[in-house]
Amino acid sequence: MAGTKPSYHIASIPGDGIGIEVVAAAIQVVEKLAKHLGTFDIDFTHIPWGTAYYKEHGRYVSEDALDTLRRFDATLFGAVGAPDVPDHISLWGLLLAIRGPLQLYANVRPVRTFPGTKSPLATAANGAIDWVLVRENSEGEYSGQGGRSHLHQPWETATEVAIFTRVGIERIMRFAFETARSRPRKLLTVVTKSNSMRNGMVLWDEIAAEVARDFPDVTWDKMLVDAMTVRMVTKPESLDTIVGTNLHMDILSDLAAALAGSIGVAPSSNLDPTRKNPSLFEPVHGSAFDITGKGIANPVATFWSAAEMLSWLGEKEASKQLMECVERVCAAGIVTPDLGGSSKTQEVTDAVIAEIEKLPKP
Ligand code: GGG
Repeated sequence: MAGTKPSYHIASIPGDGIGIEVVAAAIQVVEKLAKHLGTFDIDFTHIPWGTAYYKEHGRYVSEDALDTLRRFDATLFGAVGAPDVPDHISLWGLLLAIRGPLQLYANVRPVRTFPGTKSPLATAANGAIDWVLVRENSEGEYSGQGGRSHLHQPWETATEVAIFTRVGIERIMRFAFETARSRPRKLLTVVTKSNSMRNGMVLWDEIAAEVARDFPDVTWDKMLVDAMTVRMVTKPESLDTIVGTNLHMDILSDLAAALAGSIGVAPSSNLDPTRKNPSLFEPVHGSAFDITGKGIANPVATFWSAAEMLSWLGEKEASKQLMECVERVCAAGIVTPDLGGSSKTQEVTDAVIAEIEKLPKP
């Protein structure tokens, strides 16, 4: 109906550790933004999946988890991981039980030096770090294939099989070329390890060359993952959009966030570009039990993830305004201890809310 405000229903899964604190902060901020602008409605439904749920129910998510999430427009996720549960149980129980089955195959991780953060690199002056890392998010080293045998023998054996499919590679490659094309520099670097990994990684190289033919306006090159770590440090200005496998980009995106200044501000989007399933947005950081409950978790990565969520839902102007508010707060030095400040999570949140209140009403 003409004139009807869009209304978004969001599943919120705070998960574990500081995930609970930063998601609560982001909900306050997004609700305030929606109320202040008045151009869209948004509501959050709390879903209690995580380690506490696991201890009570013996599983990290409910049996109908995928159908539950499909009832929402998007998911805002916090973090998973607890000191008293093996990491592979918690990660596969929660996050990986969603990403692959919902085919959220494109994990997008923008990285840039943010107001209030400082790159440790002498090479990163003048905004040299402004990258988008695209992580294949549904297969590869995270396919879950493998096994253990010969238990307790000296020759105890474990296999971890990486699976790369033409469909999986081609769709992430197209997504990465499109992402590169949408950015001013139209520059893509494809990361593999096709010297030693002579099957799957060679297929990546071949498909990159095939897909590139459909994007003549995008300049692209290839890097081996080991050499890529050196280039990220020594020539950050030579990079823009970067695509690679699930594991390679998991590692490189942590490096990228640290090089830009802090993992505490790094966001990520787990997208189903076909939009058949709702996408999931989360900070790159984990549950950080060392600071859980101290009220000092940096909420900025989750604010930025929430802004990416708004943009994905179609609220591009609201997303931009939210980021401007967050940047003003960080530039004013209202930042948590990981960025060298002394503000608490709630103080940063309150400061962003105060900035939102100053925004002109549309
Ligand atoms: N908010 C992100 C999070 O909780 N990550 C936990 C983790 O260990 N992730 C590993 C991965 O994404 O591969």
